[in-house]
Amino acid sequence: MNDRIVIAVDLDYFFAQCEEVRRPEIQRKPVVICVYSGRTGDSGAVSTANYVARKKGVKSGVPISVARKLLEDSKDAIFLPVDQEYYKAISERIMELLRSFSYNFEQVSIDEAFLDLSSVAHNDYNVALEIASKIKSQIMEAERLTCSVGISKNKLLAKMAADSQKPDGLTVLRPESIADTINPLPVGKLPGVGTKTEKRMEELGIHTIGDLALFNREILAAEFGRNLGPHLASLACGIDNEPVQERERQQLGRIITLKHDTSDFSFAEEIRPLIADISKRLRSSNSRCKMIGIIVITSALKTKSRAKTLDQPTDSEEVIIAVSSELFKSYFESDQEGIPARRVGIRVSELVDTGHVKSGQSLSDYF
Ligand code: TTP
Ligand code: MG
Ligand code: MG
Repeated sequence: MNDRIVIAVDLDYFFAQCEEVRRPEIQRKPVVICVYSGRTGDSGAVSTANYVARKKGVKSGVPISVARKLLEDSKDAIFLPVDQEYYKAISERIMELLRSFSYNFEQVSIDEAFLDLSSVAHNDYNVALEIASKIKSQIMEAERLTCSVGISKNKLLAKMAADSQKPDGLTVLRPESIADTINPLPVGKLPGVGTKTEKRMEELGIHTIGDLALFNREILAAEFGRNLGPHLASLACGIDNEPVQERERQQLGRIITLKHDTSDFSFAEEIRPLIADISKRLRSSNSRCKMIGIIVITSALKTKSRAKTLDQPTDSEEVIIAVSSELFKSYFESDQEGIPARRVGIRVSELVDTGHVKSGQSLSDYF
């Protein structure tokens, strides 16, 4: 298999950082985001905390009451309830931005994604580094958020690289330094080794990732299962062939940067290839969309979107052109607040499976 270059992006203390963005005055204070479970004051758990609070030991999963104790001496500590809607809207905009960097994209959680840059970076880590810096600065410009990025030859190692320096990290793990870098790490640092597994491994004398890589496979299979045991050992050797690919796409979209900022719908020609591509991808995955949307990123880097639900699901290029043109025209007539558009995109969503009968074809075409 040819060497790949994979980038992992994970936003730093995501929910807490989102709160800091809308309330800059809390930035240097300990910030704790809480999932309150009941009516009584402090029952529930910490969702996440900013790095000021983490210095005092507060982290995801600890009871809120414990977090209050840990921050007893910090009179300025801020406790806030989770606001999923707000974080999700920010996450969607960032994922859309990341998608525009590469065809091979996979979102793995609300604040985390992989990009396979092999075809763009041609095995050149310096190109990947440039793209990674661009990703970081665009997320900062657009949303005022920091993230940590890892670059390596597969998802496992890219993720480990991203986790190794937080917050605001940019870490490259080149093929020649993989073993030297990961072998000395505690085995619990290997994604897939949870607290329970780690404890059992310690009992078997496996302390580091390097120990696991060299450990007897038969014993591992007996201890952790015929599949999981050897799987963990190959992860410890830095092997991971999982492709970067979007899981069960709920939507398809593309964004481009316009040749010139504009305040009217003068870019119909520029977006034609995007629409052709989306329509082609719908057809090749036997899907049609029930919703067509547009995205506009203004020169002030605000993201706006509009969408229309169709009466009939479609995969037709003409329909997507007609609906998106209408949405763009109405956006520029009413909504633009005088700020020109810099990047524009099309997103189709609410995908339905069409089986094997394609648009424009009747069953008689098959016989
Ligand atoms: P993470 O990326 O695991 O953590 P984080 O972004 O808060 O911090 P880091 O800088 O270490 O990446 O999770 C993303 C979000 O998911 C997090 O901000 C809140 C939520 N979350 C929970 O609600 N509960 C949890 O136990 C974890 C781990 C995360
Ligand atoms: Mg994170
Ligand atoms: Mg994460």
